[in-house]
Amino acid sequence: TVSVPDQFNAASAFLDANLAQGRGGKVAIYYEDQTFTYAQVAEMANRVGNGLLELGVEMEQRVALLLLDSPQFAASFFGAIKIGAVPIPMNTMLRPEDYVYMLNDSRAKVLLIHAALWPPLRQVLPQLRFLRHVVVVGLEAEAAGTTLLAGRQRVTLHDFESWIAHASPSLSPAPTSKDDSAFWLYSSGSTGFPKGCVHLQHDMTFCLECYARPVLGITKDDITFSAAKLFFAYGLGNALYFPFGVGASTVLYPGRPLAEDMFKVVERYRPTIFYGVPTLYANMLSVPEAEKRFDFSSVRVCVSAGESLPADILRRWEEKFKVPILDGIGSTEILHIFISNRLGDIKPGSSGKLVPGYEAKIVDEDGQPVSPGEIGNLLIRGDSIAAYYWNKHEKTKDTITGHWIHTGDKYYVDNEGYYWYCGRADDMLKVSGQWVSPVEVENVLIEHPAVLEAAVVGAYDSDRLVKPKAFVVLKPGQEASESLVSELQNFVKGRLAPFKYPRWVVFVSELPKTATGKIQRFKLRETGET
Ligand code: 3SK
Repeated sequence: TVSVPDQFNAASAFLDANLAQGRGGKVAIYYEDQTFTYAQVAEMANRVGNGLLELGVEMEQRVALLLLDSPQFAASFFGAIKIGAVPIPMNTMLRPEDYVYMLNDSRAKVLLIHAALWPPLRQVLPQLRFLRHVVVVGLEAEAAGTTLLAGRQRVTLHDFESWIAHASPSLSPAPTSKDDSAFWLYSSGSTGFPKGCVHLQHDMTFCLECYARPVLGITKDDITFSAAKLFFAYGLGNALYFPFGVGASTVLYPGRPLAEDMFKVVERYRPTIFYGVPTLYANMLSVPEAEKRFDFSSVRVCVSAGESLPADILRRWEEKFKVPILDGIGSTEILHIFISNRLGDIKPGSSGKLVPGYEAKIVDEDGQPVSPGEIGNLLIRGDSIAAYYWNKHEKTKDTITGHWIHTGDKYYVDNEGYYWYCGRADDMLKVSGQWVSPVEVENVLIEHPAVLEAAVVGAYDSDRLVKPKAFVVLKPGQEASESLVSELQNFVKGRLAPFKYPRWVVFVSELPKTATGKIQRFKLRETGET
């Protein structure tokens, strides 16, 4: 078991503890051409905390973060936690209407945002009912102090740099308990709005002690680099609280994780732990002669999560780059990885074995345990599970029962204790490590003037990775054609995050439906590979 004192502040434990342990002068963050020591990050976090207090933020109040991977992200996340406020890192790739939902649902009064992400958000300000202050990293000097209208209230703009420059560099941690809210992460579902997973002060410690230390063997001598961004539960552990929890260094990269660039980042900063998702590993394998052109030798272990890593990608990767990939499965609700392969114990194609500290059961539709080798619904128990979904009492009760959480994943465990992923219990798809709701893509497709009906399912690409595939019924008089396929794909790309677009579009005369008119997606899945 992992013991955490009753009075516990995660910012003190993960950031300030490094100063107390004599690591103030050590590089905490490599960022572009700059390095930031633990003392510098801790000071920036203190200034953010004080800045938030000056804006009237109190304990338990939410602070929204729409930040690229950067020192400002680290300082804002821990600065908010240090005063007992609750940061909410938000996915930087969403649509303005998604932010309207999250900002109103969370009632955050303050939003910290990078300048590049501000213009689309500015457009939806009139719909924001609770926001009062926007602190922009990289705001043009003359815009600071401007007030704009949001809902019926005024919102004041601040420039991050001058805001923190005016705030005190010293701050005592708020007297939070280990069971206070520390941060939220929004998790998407197949229908309806995203759900705010309320994570507590002790959750990150549990993931560090159960997964990162024993499974990755992370120590202060490591340098981490995560292609998965900090706003994901996966990236947040990978590149922030795991390295900070042991006094290691992290490389923060604000750009898009494109395959070739990942090699360049690795060559430049020489990380020892690299975290990616299967689609990225497949793309990196396709970079011509990467093993000859780039030096990947600093990396001692690669990690994959987000979706199941096909055995073939793992084998090809190990052959080319001579370094293992540890595949594992985690969830936003459980915060990080709870089943994983181990160094020296990898079963290609499986998610690995249970991470000690977590318990698992695989049950049938009546909740009865199934035998090894039989597929069932995976439930997990462990002390990093979110306390509840904010404002979603029924959904919380459906998902978390007592100590156990329903992961929504179908699994079987073999006789040796390896877990094998068999798909989702609902229709959700994991594409490039991110959730895609088929309903969301269908709703966009049917907005196109040529489309009568649409159904979206997951299909395997040539790397055996799941991508969205659309079945489309056209309106009378509309002609199926290759150019219409591209038009529909671009139509989706223009309205949703681009990774959600259907890689294949199949025109059909009708969709399979139940007697009550529900689309039977499982029948479309059965139509096989593309
Ligand atoms: O998707 C995953 O496998 C995952 C892993 C770690 C943390 C969070 C998630 C969603």
